[in-house]
Amino acid sequence: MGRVLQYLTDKLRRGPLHMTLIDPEKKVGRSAANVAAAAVALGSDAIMLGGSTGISPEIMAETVRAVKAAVPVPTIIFPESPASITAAADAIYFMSLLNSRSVDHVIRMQAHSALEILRIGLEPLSLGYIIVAPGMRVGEVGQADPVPRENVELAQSYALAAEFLGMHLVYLEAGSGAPAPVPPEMVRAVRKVLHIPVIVGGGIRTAQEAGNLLAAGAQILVTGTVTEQEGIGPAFEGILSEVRRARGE
Ligand code: 1GP
Repeated sequence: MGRVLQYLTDKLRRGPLHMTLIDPEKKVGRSAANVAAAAVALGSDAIMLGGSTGISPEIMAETVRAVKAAVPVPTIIFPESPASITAAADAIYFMSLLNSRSVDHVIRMQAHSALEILRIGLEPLSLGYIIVAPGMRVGEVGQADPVPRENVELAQSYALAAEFLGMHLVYLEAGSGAPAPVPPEMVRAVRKVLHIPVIVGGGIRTAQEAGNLLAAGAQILVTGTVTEQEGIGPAFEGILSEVRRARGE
């Protein structure tokens, strides 16, 4: 097992985790590092770097290096395309957008980058990425047929397919900036049938939303927009306090 997957697996035994998503196009270098340091001080367990527009490898590398120098937790690339790959990070979500209509997003882009990832020694974290309505920009760019919010069985089906294909993680994504997160009932239903960890992201803005998702069994919460809009303020602190409470800290 790779180092980052081992880190996540060990930590998940003790309770749920939080990851902070930073878009290197919006926060380059030092400014990303400052957000990361404040987030980790509040208990965030990893820093994801990515955005839904093309990020140059130079900007990605500069930002990853600055973040790594500032925090002891893993840096994970959340790729929009093979262009955002840099050896500076600890790992990359090697993700298939399972409910995309486009073979490019299901497997071709991944095949295109696989040899490069092997060559630079980046740890691939195998992940099934499932877009839930509304899906926002990533749903459009990824040509997804978003899972309707009330169709928990479809979410279970995609998540189980990811597990049966041998993937290590499943990500239920409502889309960055979504007006509401993935419904807790959907998270609960997916957890009921799944043995691999469930990541939930998109539209989590309040402690109450975070608490509801954690109560439903979400194992990793991802937030991005809340810190982009308000910095490390009361909303982010509230979300992290729910995560810490759920792991008994
Ligand atoms: C987006 O799930 C992440 O890919 C985070 O979403 O920006 O809405 O927090 P937000």
